[in-house]
Amino acid sequence: MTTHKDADANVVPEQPGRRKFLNTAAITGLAGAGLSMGLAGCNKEDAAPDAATATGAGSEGGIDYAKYAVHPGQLDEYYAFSSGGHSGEVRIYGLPSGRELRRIPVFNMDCMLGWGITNESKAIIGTNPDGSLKYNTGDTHHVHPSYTDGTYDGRYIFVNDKINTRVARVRLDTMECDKITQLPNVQGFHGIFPDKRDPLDPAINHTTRVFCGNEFHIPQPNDGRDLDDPSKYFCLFSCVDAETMQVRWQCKVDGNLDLIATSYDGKLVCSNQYNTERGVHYVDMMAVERDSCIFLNVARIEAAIAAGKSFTIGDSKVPVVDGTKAANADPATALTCYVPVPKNPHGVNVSPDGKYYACAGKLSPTVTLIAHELVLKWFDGGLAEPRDAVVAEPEVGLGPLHSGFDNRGYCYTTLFLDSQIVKWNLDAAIKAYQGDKAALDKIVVDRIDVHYQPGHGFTSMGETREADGRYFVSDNKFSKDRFLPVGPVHPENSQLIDISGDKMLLVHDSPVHSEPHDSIIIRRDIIKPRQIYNIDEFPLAVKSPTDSRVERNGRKVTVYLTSQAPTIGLAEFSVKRGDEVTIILTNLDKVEDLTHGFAIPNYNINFIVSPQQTQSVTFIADKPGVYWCYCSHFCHALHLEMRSRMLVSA
Ligand code: K7E
Ligand code: CUA
Ligand code: CA
Repeated sequence: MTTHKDADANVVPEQPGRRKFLNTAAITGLAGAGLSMGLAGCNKEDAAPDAATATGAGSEGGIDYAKYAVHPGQLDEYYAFSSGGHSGEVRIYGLPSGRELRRIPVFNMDCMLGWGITNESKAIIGTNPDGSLKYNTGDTHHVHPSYTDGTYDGRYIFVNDKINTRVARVRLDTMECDKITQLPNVQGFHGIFPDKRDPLDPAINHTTRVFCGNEFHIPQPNDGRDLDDPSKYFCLFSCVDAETMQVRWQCKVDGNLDLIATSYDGKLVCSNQYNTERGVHYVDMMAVERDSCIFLNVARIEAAIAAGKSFTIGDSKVPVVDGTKAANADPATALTCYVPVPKNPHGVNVSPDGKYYACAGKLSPTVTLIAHELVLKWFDGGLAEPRDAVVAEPEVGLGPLHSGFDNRGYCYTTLFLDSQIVKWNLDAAIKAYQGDKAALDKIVVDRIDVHYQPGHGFTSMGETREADGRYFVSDNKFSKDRFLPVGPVHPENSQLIDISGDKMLLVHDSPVHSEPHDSIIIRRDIIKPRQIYNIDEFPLAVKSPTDSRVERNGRKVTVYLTSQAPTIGLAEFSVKRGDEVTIILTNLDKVEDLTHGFAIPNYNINFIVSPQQTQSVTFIADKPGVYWCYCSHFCHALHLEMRSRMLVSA
């Protein structure tokens, strides 16, 4: 069925034979075609007319850019939190300005904060027995905050590490990572999403679990067995406790698990599956016309675990339940429900009213709309087939990847190959699917070009009950001609689109360092960061300059220091070559923003302490001589004079 008609002049004309499911040969060719369509923008003549006005100044093409400008000294209306991709970090920027405000190191090292250098951060990241970092790289794709009552509560953000299979939690009061947990027997941990309430206790209306996907199937355990026998590989869905950050349980599934979405009632969590074929080559992963969106029944899984119906894998103590199709054929007892969706789906997102899951087609030009109530009905035995939970499947364009929602019944889907955002109406799509021909023309209501090849797209507050329908951000994988050339590595382009009216308006371009995949947009009143640390939260705090001292215990030396502009607690301290030295430094300044640094030349040590914060480092004093420990963070007119001598005797 064709459910897509041109709605206005912006619409790419229907191209029969092209806008169909993509087979193996077609995806290779079409990806090239799509990219060269985008590349056409490299020619000046082809550049979009609004390219010159992307700075946000003036008014052109009927858009009053000044309306979106954030003037010097003004604050943005929204926080955007984004993943940092293979930088391993989380980023914060303001909207609508697009100004980057901070980078929060998580899985990466950071020379300013000393993340990966201080003892406190190393304890969170994890070390080898010799004190070196177990991992110092990460690949963050998705950031999602904790919820209360279906909206963000400003407590935490959870983020994945695809490379080393870890989930991290960031406190939103201090914007610091406080826990990192590794998932056992998982490779390619991609999608992550917290639950929005507890399905077992309706009184618990906040996030209690964090759900984690698993893209790559592997032998279980992956200890050298079944190396080249992919028929034995499988994937595990993981549930992590949001408070303790321990892995609560895992669920063995057929196929793989990509992105994750959770229901507003806490009952279901789902994941798109692009490799139901369990192929090991991309051609094999595109072999069937339909893959799945898998739904897990959280309460049933936890009941099965409580009843002891679980097993363990290898050295892991985490209980695992069997969520494969063969073990879950009877809806009355099933833990999982596999809803067939077209070929190699990508992002799955929940509408703010909690009614629908939108699963983007990727290799199919469709978005599949699955009704929450109907999936629950299947689990209750009231629906013949899982596929009956599908209520719409509109054709929206080529390469649909991710969707955001407004509060007026519209969905905004990124089209990677078309380099467009398509705005479409949920009700019309549902009516058309039911056979209402008049509704066909009312599905797609607007399209807008983006520059270029969008991946994630998301709306302001769009993953909450408080979706406000004001902004959509398109995170584009290619920027090409949109910014001053900076060498072969291009920035990506994060584009701000005003979605408050009938027509989408492109109002701002922001270059971003590669490669943030996903972001979320949060109203600024929800985030309440502290401006200063609480000295009593640091057990090691050195609370007075007169407490500065050196204590020796055999070859272990502890140096207690304070910093208070423009002095460090000790003007000099002495250690012996070969000592294991621990420096504990407290910033006693109470003035907001008055951060000090501590750097030791040739010892590769650099970190900061912000007001009332304590951090420590441990190293072997293996080089004799005089070392000027200096403040590495500009703090005071006498910042350069703010030093201490470390005297290492031979
Ligand atoms: Cu969220 Cu890029 Cu990891 Cu889609 S993925 S684009
Ligand atoms: Cu203290 Cu610079
Ligand atoms: Ca597939």
